[in-house]
Amino acid sequence: RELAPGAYWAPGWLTLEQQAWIVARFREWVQGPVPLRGAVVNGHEMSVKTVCLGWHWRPYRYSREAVDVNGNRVLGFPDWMVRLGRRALAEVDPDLAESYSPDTALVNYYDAQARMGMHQDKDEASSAPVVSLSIGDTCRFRFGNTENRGRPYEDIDLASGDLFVFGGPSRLAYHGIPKVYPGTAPQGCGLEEGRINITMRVTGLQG
Ligand code: MD3
Ligand code: FE
Repeated sequence: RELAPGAYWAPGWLTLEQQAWIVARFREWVQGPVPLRGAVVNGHEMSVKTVCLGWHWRPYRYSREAVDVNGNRVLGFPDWMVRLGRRALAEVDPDLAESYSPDTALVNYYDAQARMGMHQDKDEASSAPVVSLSIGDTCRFRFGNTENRGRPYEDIDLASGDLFVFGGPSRLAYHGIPKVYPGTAPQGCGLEEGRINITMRVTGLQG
């Protein structure tokens, strides 16, 4: 369903089998060259922990090396994820899907206490859509406006397997995660506790 212009929600888009397979890949990524870490924003470490593919994100910029973690080069962006991103986008905008080439994924891990404050995703030099996939515990997702962190906003519950696409006028909407519901991950999704969110993006960077 279209929540706002350019913002599409497809509940239960990933099968449990796909979810468990992606969680198995996640367990490999966190053993890779760069561990999960909470990014430091304005001197505060985020409660959400992130590992990146393709490009490493730190507040306000992307780089190939995780300069704020251990300096290692991040893992490549997997081809299967490019195809998955295209299939996701095809659900909502078939014309955009075939030329969609995400080059970075921010993979966030939330424990029961983790929160993400209201923010805009403005560190990409491209206006291409963001594709978001959730696995594990359900969370409350707050989808706001493009003007400020406050009202109007809409709260919805994002569950394991849900797909979201944010494009067009919604690409710069404020959004956040005010709450995770512990113990709500479905049997078979591969995660015993916590929540994973993958956001695929186009950085607009070269090299
Ligand atoms: C709306 N992640 O990584 S995903 C983030 O669940 C982030 O981990 C949240 O916000 C999470 O930056 C929310 C949904 C999402 C992702 C990107 C967006 C919503 C968005 C970009 C523009 C507008
Ligand atoms: Fe965001």
